[in-house]
Amino acid sequence: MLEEILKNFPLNKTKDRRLIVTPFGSGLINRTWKVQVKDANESYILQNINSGIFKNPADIAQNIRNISNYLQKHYPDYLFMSPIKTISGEEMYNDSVSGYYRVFPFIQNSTSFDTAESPVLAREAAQQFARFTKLLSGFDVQLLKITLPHFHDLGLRYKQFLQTLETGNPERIKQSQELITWLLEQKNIVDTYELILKENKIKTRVTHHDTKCSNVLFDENNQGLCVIDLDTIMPGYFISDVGDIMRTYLSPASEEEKDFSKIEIRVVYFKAIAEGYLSEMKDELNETEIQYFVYAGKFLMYMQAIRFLTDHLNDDIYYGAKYEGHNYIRAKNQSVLLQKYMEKEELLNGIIISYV
Ligand code: ADP
Ligand code: GN1
Ligand code: MG
Repeated sequence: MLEEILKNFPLNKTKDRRLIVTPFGSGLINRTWKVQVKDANESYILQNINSGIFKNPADIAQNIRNISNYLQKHYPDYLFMSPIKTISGEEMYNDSVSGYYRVFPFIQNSTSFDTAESPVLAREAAQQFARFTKLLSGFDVQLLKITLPHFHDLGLRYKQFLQTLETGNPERIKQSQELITWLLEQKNIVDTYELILKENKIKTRVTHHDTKCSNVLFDENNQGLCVIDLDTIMPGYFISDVGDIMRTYLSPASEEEKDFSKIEIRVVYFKAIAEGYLSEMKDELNETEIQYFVYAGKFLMYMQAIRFLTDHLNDDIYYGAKYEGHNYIRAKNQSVLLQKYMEKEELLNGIIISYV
């Protein structure tokens, strides 16, 4: 089937070369494969966009095209991943049964890491995301299409969580009571978000919104090459990107870990992230924004915890589940991460003050 899809892309110019297609990556939303041309030093990334979630994939393609044009004009040396056009000149191929597919050139000799394995790597990845936003500071952010409305709108996520406590699976709500109560007690994180919006001192910028380490490509010397996974690039706030960096790099245990005693906030990683991000963005961020640097971590950890729990209470309709209670475990994991992060909040704020 994928072979048929791939025929729509100008990949294999020599007819009799076979394509080897293998599932790739660890994303929860789209499906990704690596496509190797047998006996040739040529590979691609094939992706099937989840159209249940991204209602208008053409908007994603338009954002990537707009940003690519801007970067090519102003920073021609910057490596930016644009899709390869189909034989008929489109950015995606629309299969009537399984939806939209796109193909990117596979950057040879590049690596990505599922987890930030060292502070140096964390620093480099954070710097890559910061550089991306900084280089696009002259780009008119309002030109970007909203590919996922209210994606990081914590106020709305909280309302959806409350709603689900009324309408969700009653059995699961009962079993999750302790976690629900704890999360409701952390409502001040939502209040701070609402205050940030009200104050209007935090700038709307080109924001990646999915800054996990696996969304950065590195070269053989572990130098960052570029950011990838560009579907959620939208107007947004820096707290989304910094927050997701904190959420996914600070702990040696990922959101999938069931043994919560392995969750830990590594202060050396925090320093590395702050150094990497601020090395690019320090002069872009205003004083109020810097004050919310540590808050960014709480914002994202809390949002992810309530998103996972909401999904659990809604019978896993968004993230899916590989085992019974998977999203409950993820939600609990993120709550433990948040709790451990808040225990170090004062220390972390002190570190930021020393950098600016
Ligand atoms: P998702 O996270 O939604 O599965 P990504 O776009 O992040 O999708 O791709 C999954 C993985 O594939 C990445 O983490 C990276 O390892 C690899 N990858 C993606 N695009 C490229 C590329 N152009 N060159 C090399 N590797 C890539
Ligand atoms: C999803 O597709 P992936 O795995 O990169 C989700 C993110 C969550 C993440 C949690 C569109 O990202 O917001 O942080 O799972 N993306 C979408 O692992 O919902
Ligand atoms: Mg990814």
